[in-house]
Amino acid sequence: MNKKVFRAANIQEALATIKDELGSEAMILSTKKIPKSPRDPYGKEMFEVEAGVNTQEQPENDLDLDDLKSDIAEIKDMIAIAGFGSGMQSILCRHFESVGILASLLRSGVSERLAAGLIERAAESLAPEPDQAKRVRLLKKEVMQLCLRQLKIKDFFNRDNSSGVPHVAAFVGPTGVGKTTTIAKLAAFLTFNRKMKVGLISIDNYRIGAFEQLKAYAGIMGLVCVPAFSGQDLSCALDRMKSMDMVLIDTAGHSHYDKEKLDEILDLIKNDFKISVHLTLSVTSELINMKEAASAFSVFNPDTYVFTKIDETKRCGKILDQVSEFDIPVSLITNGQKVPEDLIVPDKQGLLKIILGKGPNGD
Ligand SMILES: Nc1nc2c(ncn2[C@@H]2O[C@H](COP(=O)(O)OP(=O)(O)OP(=O)(O)O)[C@@H](O)[C@H]2O)c(=O)[nH]1
Ligand SMILES: [Mg+2]
Repeated sequence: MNKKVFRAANIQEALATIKDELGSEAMILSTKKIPKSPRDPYGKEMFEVEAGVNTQEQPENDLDLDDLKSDIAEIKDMIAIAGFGSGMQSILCRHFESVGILASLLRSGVSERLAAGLIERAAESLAPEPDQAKRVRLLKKEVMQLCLRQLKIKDFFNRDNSSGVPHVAAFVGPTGVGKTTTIAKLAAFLTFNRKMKVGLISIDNYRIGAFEQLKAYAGIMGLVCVPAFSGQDLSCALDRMKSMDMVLIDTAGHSHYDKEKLDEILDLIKNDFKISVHLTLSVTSELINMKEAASAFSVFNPDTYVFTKIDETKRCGKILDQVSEFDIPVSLITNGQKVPEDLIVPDKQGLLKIILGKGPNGD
């Protein structure tokens, strides 16, 4: 094998030089970071990559296709990581065995900060292991374990009616995230799959046609659906539904910056009633917007998260960031516009698959 060491200011530059000099067949053998020299005030830290290319012609049937595939995958992963911040390249230099799992996390939309933290923590907890392939496997397993530990799920809508009073659940969240549609899906699931008696209430007096939208779904399923626009209305509506197992309340979507509107909903549902709150967020939003929304809606003290529209993005890693930042379990996921089909009551493993893009809509 013809081996050569390359130095460059970043991994992207090193990869470009390797490709130029050794061609696209080149394999990465190792990487390391060279700190800047304390004696040179103008010096910069550099990345050192050792690469090699096979010089001997091998008969075709000698080629190990699996090795070749994994080398190509590794180079693709490195190129993907090179597109992120220099912090990621530095992780790679310290823990080169993380290349595959780090690229998967970043590709699936997990933030750089969280991905780096997971790799560091996993690497720290592992005992030294000389076998590179085994090290890769152990690290990947440890990162998966850490992710699973961070994920919290709660099958919130799986309740019996032994208490004799219905459980009342309100869905809150920004505009257009899918609250009404999710309620329709959940109502159908609870009615037909879990054989529960379900009633619907809309307190959305803001958007024209909002009540009619919910009532149309209720009509198809043969469920009771009533509007309630004041505390007194709500009290009457809940009284009417006291023989139900579950009452689902649809609220008006508002911008999380509109504190006044959020307070109006809060005043209504957090009055004298015992109502659980489910914060509905669309994963098509930027992570920063999801975090800001979760902060603004934290006045409701949400019991669970509902993440919608996972079918519209391949970057569901945001869910992992969101649950790591706010300690709220996930109760439901929605993956399409079809009512009632596109609803998932996730378990931990299933949710992790969705996050890593290997779920119902992953690759
Ligand atoms: N692709 C996709 N679309 C969805 C999903 N859930 C809801 N939608 C669509 O999102 C749009 C808004 O849904 P709504 O249920 O009206 O949203 P909302 O949160 O009640 O909206 P407001 O009441 O106006 O705040 C509709 O076109 C739905 O079909 C989903 O999981 N995937
Ligand atoms: Mg709505």
